[in-house]
Amino acid sequence: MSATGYLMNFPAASPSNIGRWDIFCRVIDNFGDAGVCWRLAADLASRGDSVRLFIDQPDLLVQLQGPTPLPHIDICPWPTADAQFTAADVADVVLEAFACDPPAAYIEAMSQRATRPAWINLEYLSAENWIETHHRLPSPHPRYALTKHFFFPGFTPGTGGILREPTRTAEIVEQAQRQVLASVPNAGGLNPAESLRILLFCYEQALIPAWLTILAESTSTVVLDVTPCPAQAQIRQWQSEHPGYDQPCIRALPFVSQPDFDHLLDEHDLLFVRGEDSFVRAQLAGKPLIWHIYPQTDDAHRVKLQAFYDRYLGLEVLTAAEQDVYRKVVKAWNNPSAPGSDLAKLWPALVKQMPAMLENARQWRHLLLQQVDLVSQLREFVAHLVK
Ligand code: TRH
Repeated sequence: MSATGYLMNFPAASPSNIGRWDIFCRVIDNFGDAGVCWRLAADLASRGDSVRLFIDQPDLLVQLQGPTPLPHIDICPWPTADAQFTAADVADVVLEAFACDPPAAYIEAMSQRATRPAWINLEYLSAENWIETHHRLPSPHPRYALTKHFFFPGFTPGTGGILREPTRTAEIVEQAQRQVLASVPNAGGLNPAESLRILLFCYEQALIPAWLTILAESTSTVVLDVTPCPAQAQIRQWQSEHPGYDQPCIRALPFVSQPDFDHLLDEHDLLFVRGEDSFVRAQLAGKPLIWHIYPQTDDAHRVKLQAFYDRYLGLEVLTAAEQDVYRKVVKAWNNPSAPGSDLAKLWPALVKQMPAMLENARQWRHLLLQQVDLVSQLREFVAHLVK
């Protein structure tokens, strides 16, 4: 597609907002890169900004967005190697997700724009302390008179916050959850109040067979809803090998849109999530979560995992013994071969302390809802840069 093609698709900027945003997204794998960028684009658009989202796998967005296309968002395939750009093609704000590098021709066009665009590199979310000292740091371009700024999502006031639509307030969330609970169909004759409803979204997980056997032998009713992820195949295999068990009540879910995925989180009691976006949404659902963190080759993810649970459990809603159980289950889920990963021993204790874990999750969400959300912070930051 030529630059002219992009221009023709560009919605007019509204005077009451920052104007035009170009978001660049390359999909490394799975849904997280697209999921974060889509949520960001949708949030900006809901505030009246015009967004073009350049993405190398636009088909993923078809799955993530709901049935009604959002106004103010223009989805564009990643520019081809020979795509040309002029200064007029460049938006007021250029945001690259996870250091994905916009095309060289686009960067050159940025440098030719009379008013330089604000250039943001949206980084990965982390609860680690060093995020605060790196957030908003400038990085001058080696060749052009352009400065890129790092923007770090995080959980503390010195960070960029998390993606949370402005309408998601404590009152609205709690009211919506009450409605959801009232309307949950009585799955297979189960009383939702007496059963544990688990939502599972994970990577390849060696613990699945052992965990299913633990759930099967549980005295209380367990509903296990499994989203499209590697666990679905593992669970089918386990079911074929254990035909006699009527517990847990397992349902393999289809892939749903992002708004429906958020509803799923609201509907369940215990959330197994992964990556970055589902992890954040589980926190906003205010439910206990077991985070299957995206594994990194240098094991950096282990530090990141601990940093999060240190903050999350630092609220001290749970006793030291309860925290210990929680941490051990999370550790086992992320590293099944680690010492102390005996899920058969840990699981009953975890289920017993669910009420305290729910209270912890609610208090954590309350803190998140006090924080200025990422898009509000981003818009304020770029408004200052484009002056
Ligand atoms: O899919 P993820 O594992 O994504 C990633 C990527 O692997 C990425 O490379 C990595 O950098 C990042 O994690 C940390 O997990 P995540 O982030 O939770 O993204 C899943 C998205 O898919 C999220 O936006 C929710 C959405 N989703 C739906 O909309 N419907 C569904 O049915 C399911 C299962 C997910």
